[in-house]
Amino acid sequence: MSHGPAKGLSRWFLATNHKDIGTLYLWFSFSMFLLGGSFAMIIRAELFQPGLQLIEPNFFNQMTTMHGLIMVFGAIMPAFVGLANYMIPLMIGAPDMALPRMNNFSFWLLPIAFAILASTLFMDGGAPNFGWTFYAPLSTTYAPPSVTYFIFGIHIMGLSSIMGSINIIATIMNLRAPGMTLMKMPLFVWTWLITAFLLVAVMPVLAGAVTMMLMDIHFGTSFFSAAGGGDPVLFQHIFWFFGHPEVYIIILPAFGVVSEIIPTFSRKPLFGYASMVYATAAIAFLSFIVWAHHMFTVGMPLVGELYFMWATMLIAIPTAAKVFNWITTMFKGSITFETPMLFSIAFVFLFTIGGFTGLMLAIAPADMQYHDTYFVVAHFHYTMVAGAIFSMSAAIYYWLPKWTGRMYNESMGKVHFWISFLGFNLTFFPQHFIGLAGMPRRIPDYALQFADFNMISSIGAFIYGASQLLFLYNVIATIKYGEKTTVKKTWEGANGLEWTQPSPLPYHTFTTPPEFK
Ligand code: CU1
Repeated sequence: MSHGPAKGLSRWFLATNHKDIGTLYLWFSFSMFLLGGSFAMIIRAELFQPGLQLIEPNFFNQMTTMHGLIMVFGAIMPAFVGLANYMIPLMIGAPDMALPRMNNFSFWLLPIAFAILASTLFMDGGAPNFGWTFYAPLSTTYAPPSVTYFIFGIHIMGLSSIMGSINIIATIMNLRAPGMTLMKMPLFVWTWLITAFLLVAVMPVLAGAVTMMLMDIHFGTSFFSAAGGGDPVLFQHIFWFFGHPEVYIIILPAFGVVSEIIPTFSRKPLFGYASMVYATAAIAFLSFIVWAHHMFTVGMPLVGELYFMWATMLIAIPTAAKVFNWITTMFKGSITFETPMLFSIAFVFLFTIGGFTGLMLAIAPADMQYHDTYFVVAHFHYTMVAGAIFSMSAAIYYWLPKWTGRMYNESMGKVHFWISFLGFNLTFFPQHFIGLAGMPRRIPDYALQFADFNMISSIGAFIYGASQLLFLYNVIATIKYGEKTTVKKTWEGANGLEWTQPSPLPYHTFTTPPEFK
């Protein structure tokens, strides 16, 4: 570009710079995190006691639906796309993303998609109330009229994700600095490369699912209606063919983040780099062939149940390899416990709990009991919150000094960590027990015997929610008043040694590839 950088609002609306677009993604996703979080607070407030206190059951269903949709598609996914935008070009020595204008378009579709989705709350009949998995025929037959806007919103969001992924693949494949071979790339780049392929593969499947819903609702088809010769279970097969890889789309970049942070604060190189790459690829491959473990109760043939049970259990092997590598990286390291490291260690510990409950759920006969209970809710919040969101918190503390040139308040960061850790476990650990005791998910009222654990769960949720405001304050305070960092000194390490984040290339000395000169 020959002219200077745009100023004011047009800097953001016309942004093509990967750092500006990364910043937009991160702030957008944080605002969605607060919105989806406030829905969670409403859910937990209603569940504080048995009986109906605060909201109508239909509005409760709208809250669970919108909470899930906004957290998955609005908060977690865009947060990691933001990290990808910011960090991948820096990590591979590229001048920018490969397709900067498409990058702008990818981002600006998102506020439109989520404005449409959020506006359904104010529409006649209210927002979608059929759960974030929008199973047909519930979502095609008994849905509020706003379902059409929901479909439109999903389409736009999917378009954004696909374009973002194409950009990430194009950048990594084409713009690596000379000498940056694939097996030298930082692991975060590797996890995103694999994630981007998952996204390109499954977002169109999601688009197909919502398009078939649209046809059933408005154009007289019967894809999912048994009365017209269709099959309601077909919807679940299509949805989960997207939905299972989707959970790895969320967690693989988190694995990448943790694989950057743990070596830094252990002062050792990552143990088993190549095995990490292969394990990530293996997890991605397996994620395509296990989808019906979400459907053990629909009445599949026994061979199907057994196949999906064993295939799902296979995922434990590469995942365990990763956990082994993280722990071995820390082993005999000179570890210090700054905020990013605390969040990363908590990630490894809590995500492993989520993995183990995942194994429990993978056992088809046992899943007959667990299905649609709070045990499932506890399981996937250990992977989504302690997995994805803890690693996002770690990433922001880790890279904030690099992004802003200013150091965050370490004590406040640690307070944020410990309050989050406490609040998170108070919220979700008891949900295992009430789930095993038979409390169904997605209900605004419950039997008296679940009251104590639900109250603990709600208190934990309010604590976790409040701790995010401290996080927000810390980030803003860092940007405005944080102590200026130098390239050399970011954290003071063990034994008073000064050190900085390892980087594949020295800061500010990127080699411009020949085609950009
Ligand atoms: Cu799954």
